[in-house]
Amino acid sequence: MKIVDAKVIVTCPGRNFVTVKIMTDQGIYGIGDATLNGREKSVVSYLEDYLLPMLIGRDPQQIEDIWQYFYRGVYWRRGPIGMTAIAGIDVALWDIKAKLANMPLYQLLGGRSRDRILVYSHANGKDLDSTLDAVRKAKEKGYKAVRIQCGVPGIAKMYGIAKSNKAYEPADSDLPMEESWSSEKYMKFIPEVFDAVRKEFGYDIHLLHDVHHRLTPIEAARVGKDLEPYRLFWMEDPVPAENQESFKLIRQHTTTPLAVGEVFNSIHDCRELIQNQMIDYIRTTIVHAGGITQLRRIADFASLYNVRTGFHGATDLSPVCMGAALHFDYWVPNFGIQEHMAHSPQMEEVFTRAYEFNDGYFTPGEKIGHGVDIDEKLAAKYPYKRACLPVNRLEDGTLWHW
Ligand code: EZ4
Ligand code: CO
Repeated sequence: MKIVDAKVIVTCPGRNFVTVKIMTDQGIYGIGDATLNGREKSVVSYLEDYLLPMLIGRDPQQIEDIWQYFYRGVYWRRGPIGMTAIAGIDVALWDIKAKLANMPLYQLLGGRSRDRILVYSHANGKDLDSTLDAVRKAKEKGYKAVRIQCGVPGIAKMYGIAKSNKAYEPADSDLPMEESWSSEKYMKFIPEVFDAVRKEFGYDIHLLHDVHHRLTPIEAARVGKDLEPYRLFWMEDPVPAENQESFKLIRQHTTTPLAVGEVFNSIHDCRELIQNQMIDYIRTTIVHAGGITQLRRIADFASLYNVRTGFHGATDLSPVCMGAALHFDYWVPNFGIQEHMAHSPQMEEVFTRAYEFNDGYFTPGEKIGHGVDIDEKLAAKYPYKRACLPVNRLEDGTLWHW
C-alpha cells in the first residue's frame, strides 16, 4: 500500500482550520487536523514545503516509522509548528488504518473503557449576573461540568469574556488586540464568583476555572487555597509552565486540583509535572502534541502517577481533532474529562461528524475511522482570513503572560 497524494486544505467557515488529507493507491484516504490558532500558515508551509512531499510513496500503515521520520529524522525536534504538522499527518494515518481495519478508531486503540465521555462546557459573563445566566444555560443544555470565567470589576477587557452576545472568541482581529490585567483585582474577586455560583447552583455540578498562566506561583497558591471551599474540579494553567518547578510551590499550599498542558507539544514538556505528581490533569491535546502516537505515550506515562486526561477542546481545534480526541477518550483508561466548545452550524457543514452529544456526555460514533470528514467544495468557499490572538498588558503597560 502506498501514499499517492497528500495535501493541505485551509478553510475559514467562521474561523481558520488547517486539514491534512492523505490519499492512498487503494482509494482510502484519511484526514487530520493541523490548526495552530493565530499561526496557521506557518504549519501550512511546514507541511507543504517539507513534510508532505516526503510522504509520497511511503506505506501509510507504517504510522510509527513515519512519526519517527518526522520527529527524529528532521534533527529539529519539538515546537508547536513542527508537532502540529506531525499531528495532522499522524491522525490522517490513524484514520486510514482504522478504515483499513474496518473499525471505528477507538476499537483499534484497544476498545472502549467507558460508556460515555464526560465533557465540560464554558460559562462566561462580563459580570456576575451574566455569568450566572451562562451557567444556567449550560445546565439547561445538559452539561454536568462547566468552566467559569467572569469579568473582573476594574479590568476593561480580559481573556475568556465574550464581547456583546457573541460566542467567546479570542482570535478575531487582523493584528493582535490588547487586553489588560490586574492580578490583585482578579484575586480579590474570583472567590466571590465561585461563592455566588455554589450558592445558586449547589454542589451537584462540576466547576472548572482557567487562570490562563497569569499568576505567580505564590499568587496561584493563594487562589487555589481561597477556592478550596468551592470544590473545583480543577484550576487550569495557574502559572506559565516553562518552569515546571513552580508547581511544587503551588502544590505545597493547596488541594485544589491542577490541570496544565494545552500549550505543551511534547512528552518532555510535562515529564517533571507528571512524575513529581504536581498536576492532576494533563491537557495536552492531539493536534498540538504530535498526534495519537505521542499522546498515547503521554497518557500511559501519566497513568503511572494517577494523572488523568483533560484534553483541550476549544473551537480553534477543528471537528477533526474533536473526533479523534473522543475516540481517544473512549479508550484511554485514565480519562478525566474532555473540554467541549460547540462549533458553529457553518463549521459543521464543512466538517461532517459522527460524534454525538447527549445529556452532558459524548460518544464518538460507530463510523469507521475517526468519523469526521471534510466537504472540500464547501471548504473552498471560505478563504483564509488572518486572525490573531490578543496580547495582554498590566495596568502600567507591562506586557504580561496570556
Ligand atoms: O486560549 O484555545 O482552555 N482553553 C483555552 C483556550 C485557548 C485557545 C488558544 O488557541 O485556554 O481558550
Ligand atoms: Co486554557
